[in-house]
Amino acid sequence: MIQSPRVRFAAFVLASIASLLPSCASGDAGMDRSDARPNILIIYGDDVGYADVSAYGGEIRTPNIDALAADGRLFTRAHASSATCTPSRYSLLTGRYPFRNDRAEILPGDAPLLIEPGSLTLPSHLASNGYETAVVGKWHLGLGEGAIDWNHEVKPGPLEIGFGMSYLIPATNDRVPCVYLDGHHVENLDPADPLRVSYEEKIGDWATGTENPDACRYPADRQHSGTIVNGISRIGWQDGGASALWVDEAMADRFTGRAIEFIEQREAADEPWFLFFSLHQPHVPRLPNQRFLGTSGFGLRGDAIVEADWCVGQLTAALDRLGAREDTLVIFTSDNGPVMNDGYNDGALRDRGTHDPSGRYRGGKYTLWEGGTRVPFIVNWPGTVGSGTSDALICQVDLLATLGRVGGAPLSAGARRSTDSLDLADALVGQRGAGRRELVTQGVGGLAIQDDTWKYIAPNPARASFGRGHWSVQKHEGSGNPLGSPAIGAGASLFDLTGDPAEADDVAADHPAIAARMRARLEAILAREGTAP
Ligand code: NG6
Ligand code: CA
Repeated sequence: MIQSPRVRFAAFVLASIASLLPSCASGDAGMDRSDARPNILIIYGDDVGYADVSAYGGEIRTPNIDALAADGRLFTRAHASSATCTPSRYSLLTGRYPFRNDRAEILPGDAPLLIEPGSLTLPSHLASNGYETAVVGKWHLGLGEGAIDWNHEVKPGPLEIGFGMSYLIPATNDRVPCVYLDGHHVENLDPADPLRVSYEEKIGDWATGTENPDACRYPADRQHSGTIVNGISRIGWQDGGASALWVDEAMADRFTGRAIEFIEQREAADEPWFLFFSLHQPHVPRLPNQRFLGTSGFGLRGDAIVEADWCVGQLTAALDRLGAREDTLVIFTSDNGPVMNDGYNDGALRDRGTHDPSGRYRGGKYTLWEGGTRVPFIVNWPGTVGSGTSDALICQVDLLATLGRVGGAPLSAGARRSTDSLDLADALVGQRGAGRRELVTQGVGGLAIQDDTWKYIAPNPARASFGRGHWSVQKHEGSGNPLGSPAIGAGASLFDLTGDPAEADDVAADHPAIAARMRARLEAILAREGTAP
């Protein structure tokens, strides 16, 4: 195989990384940036659980994701920063723990942009080092500055925080507006049919799930009973913009096509690129393309995962076709743990059979249990990152510092200290370096801290607000327990993750000194502006 100049320098990148450690504080990678920068492709699942990928032992077959693991590195202790989407994405892009921003919670579809334009982000940092950057897929980080007029320029947004190209759904696939945003503009909008959105009250005269439940393809809870689009009632109300409406079943093809177009253009220009490919599967509503229906054997949720796996296969095939595979660092991971029933009765729970999407771990999306944040994380860079498994503790918050380094642009000490992002390049792409010593994770209304042995879950007054019907409740707590998070109405919990990875035995009462030490660590981290050295 003929190797491009960037491939030939890949070994040099590794050597540079190795020679730098442990002095991550260095501001100079000591390498020829123009030659050594790999392309970076982050494929970000939406609610893909730890064991939703067959490489992690799950029952749903995901051959394309598994192929990344087969000649890449599979991490067993990788976490999203949070058990929900917006905070995890915020953290991945800014390198800051989400609790540092009061607004970093699940956002409505008309929320203002969460990330300050012009601030340090993963895309802005890579862009300033010569990368062409793009985001394609689910956004859910807010847009504009409040009171968005969808009929004109919608900004600030991704283009103002470091992405050079963006093609998105504004929030989630269960939230209005059900349209694509191409750069600053809603795609295919007819000015004669202006688009309006509300999260306060019904607007316009489009059918809603509340008034017309029979018009829906499957039943929804009260929250998901707003405007009906494509036979599915959504969260919020939309009026107008009929020509711009998405078709859920075509979304995977649409996103994959746009992503491949970007890659082709950048490869033709022979410039390093960064693509944040943000899948919408298997988040509700699960409406995979017809060609995936029935293919998983595990109902609609399984089929949506098979569709996501197909997207991964399309992207890697494009890289192969363009001869870019060995120039490209691919990461597959997910924004939070799995959920079965998340507002629609689509049969996911019934059809899951024996498939357990969080595997041996307790809980799922929303919860502080491991199932909430411990997610698949596979790093693939053929010819550079060897194959194998790593149990280094890593978090998506670390990608800013880590990928900055891999991309030839380590963060300056000043920039790094305003973040929580640790440079774990050696663990990610080098010779099995160490992971973090401790990590804070966030669930709905609460925080936990873990190290190599212990996990401390802080007392959480907001727990009681999380309701019945959540899959993790059904899975682990029995139907009598209305709470999705640990330790009902109680104080702190402590688990020995080494001996009890399923978090079955709360040993806080047996180890008060350890619990107190962990709590003090957590409080110290909360009090600081950032934790990176
Ligand atoms: C919740 C929605 C849920 C899902 C979630 C966001 C209700 C009752 N539930 O508020 O269906 O949309 O937000 O998921 O409205 S996430 O993966 O983007 O965080
Ligand atoms: Ca999610």
